[in-house]
Amino acid sequence: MEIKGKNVLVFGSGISGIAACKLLLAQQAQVILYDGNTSLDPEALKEKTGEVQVILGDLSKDVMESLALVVLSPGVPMDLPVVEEMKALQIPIWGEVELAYVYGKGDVLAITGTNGKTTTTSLLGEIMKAYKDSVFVVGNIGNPYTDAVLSMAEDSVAVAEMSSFQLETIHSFAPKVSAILNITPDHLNRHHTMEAYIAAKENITVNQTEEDTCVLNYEDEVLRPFGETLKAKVIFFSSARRLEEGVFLEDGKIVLKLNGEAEEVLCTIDELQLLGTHNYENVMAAAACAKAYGVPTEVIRKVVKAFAGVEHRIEFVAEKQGVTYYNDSKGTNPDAAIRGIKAMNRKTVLIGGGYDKDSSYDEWIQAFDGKVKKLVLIGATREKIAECAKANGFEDYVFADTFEEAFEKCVKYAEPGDAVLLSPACASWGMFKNYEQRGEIFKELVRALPET
Ligand code: UMA
Repeated sequence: MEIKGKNVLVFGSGISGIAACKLLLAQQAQVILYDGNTSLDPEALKEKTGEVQVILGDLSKDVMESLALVVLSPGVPMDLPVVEEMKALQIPIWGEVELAYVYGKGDVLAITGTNGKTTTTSLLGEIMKAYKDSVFVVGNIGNPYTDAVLSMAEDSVAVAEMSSFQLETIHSFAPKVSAILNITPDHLNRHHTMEAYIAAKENITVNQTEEDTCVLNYEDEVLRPFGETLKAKVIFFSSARRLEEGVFLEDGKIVLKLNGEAEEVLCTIDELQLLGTHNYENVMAAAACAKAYGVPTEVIRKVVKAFAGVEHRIEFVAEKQGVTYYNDSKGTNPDAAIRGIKAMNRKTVLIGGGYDKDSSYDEWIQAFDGKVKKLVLIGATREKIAECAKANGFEDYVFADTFEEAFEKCVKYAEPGDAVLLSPACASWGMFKNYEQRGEIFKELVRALPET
C-alpha cells in the first residue's frame, strides 16, 4: 500500500503509537495520532512524535472517512465501538506489528506463548547477537517493533516477542521461524473465550510456508495436535520425554536431535544459570529456533550457559535481616505465578492481586502447597482471590490498601529464613503503569530496608 501523502490514523499514544507515528512520518504519510484518553497533553505528544495532528476523546465521522489506514496499538481491543465503526467503513486496520513487518527488512524470528516468552526472546536475541551483527530484539518485550524498522537492512534479524494482542491484527506478518511455548488461560477479558485466545496465538504461523519453521511444546495439549496442521516444518521440544526428532530433556541433559542427524548434547541443566523446568523449556525453544535458523550448536551452547535470566522474572533482589526477597512482577497471570511459587524452596510471604483479567485463581492457590505462610492481597482482584483462597481451604490472607502497605505487612510477617515474593498472578494496570514499574518499586522498597 502506498501511504505517502495519505491520512493514516495511529490509535493509541503509548510506546507503540509513538514509534508507529515516527515510522509513518518517515514514509511521508499525513499522520493523525488518536487516543481515547482526554487528559493527555497534545503538545507533549507532538514533541515525542514530530509533525502529527493529535485527536483525543471523540473521533468524528469526517476524520474517519478521510483515512486510508488505521494502525492499532496492541492495547486497543478490536471490538471497541470506534474500531467497529472503522471496520464498517472498510478502512484497512493494521496492528503496529504489521506496519513494522511491511516496512522492515531482513528475517523475523517470532516467539509467543502465555509464559516464558520474554525469557525465550531475550535468550534467542543473545544467541542471534553472538551469530550476526544486525539483530533487533523487539515487540511485547518492551521495544516497539516499529522503532527498529528504519535501522534495518536486508541482512538484519528481528527477534520478536509477540503477544496475543499483537497477533490479532497481523495480515502478512510471516516469521522465518516462529515458536509457541505454551497456551494456558490469560487475557480472557479481552479475547472473551479461550478459543479466541488460542486462535490469536496460533496466528503467528498463519503466513508461514514450507520454507519456514515453527517450534512447539510437545507437552502442551493444544500445541501437539496443532503441529499436525501446519504448512511450516515443525520442531517439537519436550521437558518430559525423549522425542524421535526435536529437542528434549533427558537425565538432566538438553539434547538436540534434528534434521535426521546424530543427536548432540547442548548442555546439562547444572551448567545453566536459569532454574526450573519452565526455564529448561525456554532454553530448548530458543535453541530449536536458533538451530532452525542455522546457528551452530557451539554458539548456542556458549550463550545459553552464560544467560542469567531477565529482570522481574523470579529475580533475586536482596537478603535483608535473614529474609530473601524475590521480584516476580512478571507473574501477571495465574500460570506464571504458579511457576513463581513453585521456584520457592522455603516458607514464603506472598504479595498477590491487581488488575482483573477474569482469571481463575484455584490452581494458583492449590500450588501454594503449604509454602505460603501469608498471602497479602492488593488491587481490584483482592476480594475475588480471598474468596477463592477460602474455597480452597487457605485462610492465611490479609488485605492491604496500597502497595507500600502490602510491603510493610510482608516485612512484619517474614522471619529469618523466609522468602518474600512479589508474584501477583494479575496485571499491574490500575495501580501501576506496567509490571516493570511494579517490580522497580518493590525493589526500591527492598533496598531501602536496613541490612540488619
Ligand atoms: N488506548 C486507547 N483506547 C483503548 C486502549 C488504549 O485510547 O481502548 C490508549 C491508551 O490511552 C494509551 C495507549 O492506548 O495512551 C496505550 O497503548 P498500549 O496499551 O497498546 O500500550 P503501549 O505503551 O503501546 O505498549 C504496548 C504493549 N502493551 C499492551 O499490550 C497493553 C506492551 O506490552 C509492549 O511492550 C509495547 O506495546 C511494545 O510492543 C506490555 C503488556 O503488558 C508489556 N503486554 C501484555 C502482556 O505481556 O501480558 C499483552
